[in-house]
Amino acid sequence: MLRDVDPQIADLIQKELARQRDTLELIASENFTSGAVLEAMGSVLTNKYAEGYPGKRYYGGCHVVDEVEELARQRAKQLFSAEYANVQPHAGAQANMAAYHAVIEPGDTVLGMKLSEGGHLTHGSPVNFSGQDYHFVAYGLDPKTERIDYDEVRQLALAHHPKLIVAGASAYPRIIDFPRLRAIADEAGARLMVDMAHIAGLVAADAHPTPVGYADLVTSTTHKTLRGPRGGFVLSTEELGPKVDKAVFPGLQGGPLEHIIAAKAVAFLEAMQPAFQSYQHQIVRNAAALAEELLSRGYRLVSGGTDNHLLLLSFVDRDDLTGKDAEQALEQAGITVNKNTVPGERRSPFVTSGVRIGTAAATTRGMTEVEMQEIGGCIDAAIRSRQDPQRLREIRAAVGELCRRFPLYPEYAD
Ligand code: DSN
Repeated sequence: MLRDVDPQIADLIQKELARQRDTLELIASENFTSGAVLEAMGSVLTNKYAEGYPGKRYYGGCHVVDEVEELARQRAKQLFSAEYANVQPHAGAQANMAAYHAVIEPGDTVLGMKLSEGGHLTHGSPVNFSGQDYHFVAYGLDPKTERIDYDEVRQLALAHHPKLIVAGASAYPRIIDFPRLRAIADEAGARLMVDMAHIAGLVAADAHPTPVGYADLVTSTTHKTLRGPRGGFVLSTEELGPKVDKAVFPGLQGGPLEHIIAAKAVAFLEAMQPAFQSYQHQIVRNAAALAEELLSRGYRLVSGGTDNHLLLLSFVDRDDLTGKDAEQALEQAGITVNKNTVPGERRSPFVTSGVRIGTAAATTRGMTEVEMQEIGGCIDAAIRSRQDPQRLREIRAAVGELCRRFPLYPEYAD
């Protein structure tokens, strides 16, 4: 139907499918959803207005979407052993905003991880609402270990008396110590919020310790390691649940996207299956294998390696190579990554001295440690040959061949 009505958009979707199939996706925050998730997203549920919550809506005709949303809430709670779930946030930023609105007031002091050392825009960046509406104090990494400096978090918490400590990261390759952060929050009389967007899939499969039970509020997206539709959700204690609900609607959003909520429910169900557990553990093994391959080829990794789904190549010691150079060379070789700031950064965020690499999407295609060795070789070759277009074309061909060995969405036509 789409092709008849709008051939231009139909062509662009087909082009994007071809791009996803023929290139190697190593952006740490991306993944490929199942066909079942895509089907729920593209359903008639998009037609329904349902402001409010199941059983308490401001529109008639909500009995079906009530069941959809209730299933999504129950599955989110079951998957993460949480007391309360709100599945309406349109994205991670809205989930974080709702969590803030539930427990703090404008001007309150909050501790959050520095964006330049792995934190997220919504954890207090001055160009984001979080840094503008609240008084964020930033903690960072220990310069020697390049791991979270928990002693610094404690000192800052005791010195600044924050109402809230925010943990979680978008570029941090190590396990986060939630019990330790809880102890610091208790000592400082603060609440603890964990944004687990990057590691939600790992947490669901016990491939990373859970923040649930330690944090008062846990926020997340559904589309990264969790492999669901693009969207967000908030988990909380029973006590904070009604405050979160009020913050999401009517506080921040209008009508919930019930088609996306249905797709979240599908993703939560998929994440309860044994195959998902194996998948998440394979993501971690793949990241470790890729890290090992790159280390053996002389690259420097932030913190020396990885415990999760991502690694950060650091070029801070090199004058001849930037994150931007590496990202561009890799793109020409058919490998998609993003440049990223790294500890000790001395370049602008548009240039950077690092590259962030994640293994969730490649693992969805079925790739394992063997392919990670091959990919490490391609990454190294592309970076070394960044000024050699002919060699980059040869690497591109090898990457294309690798991708064809692991077909993506074979059920969809070319
Ligand atoms: N943009 C996401 C990421 O790449 O980590 C975070 O919002």
